[in-house]
Amino acid sequence: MNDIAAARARLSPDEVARYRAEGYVIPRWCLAPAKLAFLRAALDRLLADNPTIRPEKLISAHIRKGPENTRGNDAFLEFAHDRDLLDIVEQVLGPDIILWGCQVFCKPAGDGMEVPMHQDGRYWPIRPLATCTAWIAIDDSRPENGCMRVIPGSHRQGHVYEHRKDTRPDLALDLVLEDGQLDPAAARDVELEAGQFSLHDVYLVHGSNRNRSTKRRAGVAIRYMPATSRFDRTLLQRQTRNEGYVVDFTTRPIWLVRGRDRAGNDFRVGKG
Ligand SMILES: O=C(O)CCC(=O)C(=O)O
Repeated sequence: MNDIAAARARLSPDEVARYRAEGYVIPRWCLAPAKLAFLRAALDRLLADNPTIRPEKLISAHIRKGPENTRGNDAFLEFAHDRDLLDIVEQVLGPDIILWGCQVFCKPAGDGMEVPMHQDGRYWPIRPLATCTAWIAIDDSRPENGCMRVIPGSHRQGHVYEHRKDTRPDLALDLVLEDGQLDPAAARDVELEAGQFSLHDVYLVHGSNRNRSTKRRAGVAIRYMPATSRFDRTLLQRQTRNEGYVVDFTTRPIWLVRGRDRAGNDFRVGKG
């Protein structure tokens, strides 16, 4: 893994083609051990600072004191500016990139929650709807401990499918893909070693099973959108979900991490 990590951060043409065709890809390139250690330390701090929040729901881990309940830390914000990671994201999003979200999904051993099948696009106030998520494995992520599962190609129509509300307390998200639209048997496991990551498209249907194993499964999802889209804070209101999990897009800060803004985005909100 070290040789690959030392090589230039780059998706091969075949990896870019797979991302376009299937809606996700696991790049051959992965994090160097020092970067993984940096993320592990950031996660340890995040967990220590947020003892009352379910660790699958650590939204805005990159914001120290935001409108949401999580007490985040600067290490995630710094990591989200990582040049290598951005070089790779640029290959799928283009040269103008906004960082707008960073959520830790940490499933403890034994009782890690299910993330029901969903499309991210169902939740987010971005128009035109576009985002590439880099989901970075901090622990090994396998079927046994609830790795991500995706329905390859489900992004292709550029369509947000019907979702229903499901408030079962053992789900990490509360909007679930309605049955009968896609074949659940088509879901594929995204197995990652710690330090590897996947990229997925905003329209890709995905989720993950609960973790009943003896091994924790933690990952951080860093959300990037092209700066040709607008983060429209008027579209969704502050929401409180199960167990007091707060999502607030109205005052969510966003960062232009590469290139130029092309859509009139406001980068001052939430940074005061
Ligand atoms: O971590 C998981 O299992 C799910 C992640 C997810 O839904 C996302 O990153 O959009």
